[in-house]
Amino acid sequence: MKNIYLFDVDGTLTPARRQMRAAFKKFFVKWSKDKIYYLITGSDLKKIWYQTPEGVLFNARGVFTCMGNVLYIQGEKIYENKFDPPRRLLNHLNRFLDKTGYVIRAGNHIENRPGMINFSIVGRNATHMQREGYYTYDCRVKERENIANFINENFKDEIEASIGGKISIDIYPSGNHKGQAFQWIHHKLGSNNVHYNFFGDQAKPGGNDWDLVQEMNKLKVSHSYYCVRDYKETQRILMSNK
Ligand code: M1P
Repeated sequence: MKNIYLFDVDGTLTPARRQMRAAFKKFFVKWSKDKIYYLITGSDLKKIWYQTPEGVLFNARGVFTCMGNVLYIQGEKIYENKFDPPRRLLNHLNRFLDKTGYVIRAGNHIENRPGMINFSIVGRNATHMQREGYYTYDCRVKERENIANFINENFKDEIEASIGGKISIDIYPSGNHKGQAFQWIHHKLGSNNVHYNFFGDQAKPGGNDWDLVQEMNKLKVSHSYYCVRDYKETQRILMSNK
């Protein structure tokens, strides 16, 4: 059985929005030398390029960014989806910004990315300290969960929302989630004599890695998935799986 590895990035290979830690990088570069792996992130290329060392990006068989809405292979763009968010959705997002009980506004609250938008109450320009502050607030009041549920209920069959990292929500046309990355990989590699191993810190219902798990279930491929707490847990599992 050939093992294929699929990794989310933020919270799985790196701390959220931070660079890969030196010790983990050393481990991963060595571990991955003879492995087939893909990266599948909600972030865009600019962020993943900053967070992930070149060797890790170029040794990957493919790098899916923006929830699988863009694919790069060896730095070459293979496809890119488009999304033009409807006015009704933008109005609701602005209303959430007006009504939230959270006071800090760092700027860049609705970020357009290929095939999706990313929405953040505190704003994508937040400093690391502001990010932590919002994350603590959100864990308490479940604001992101409520906003994502609202979008999923009110835009059924049209638009979906899921929680990715610590301060934001990913929003995209229905079906254009990380499951599409798995469809592409499966189309290329198939299921014959292949075992897929997926690592994602959001591989749980409501999280933005969950659709990929669902897609593996749907396609009935041989697979394992790990909802990891952080990159240290990813390392522990990879070391024990050798
Ligand atoms: O890759 C996980 C998430 O990383 C960021 O999340 P946040 O800024 O909320 O920590 C975002 O780029 C998000 O789109 C992405 O899903």
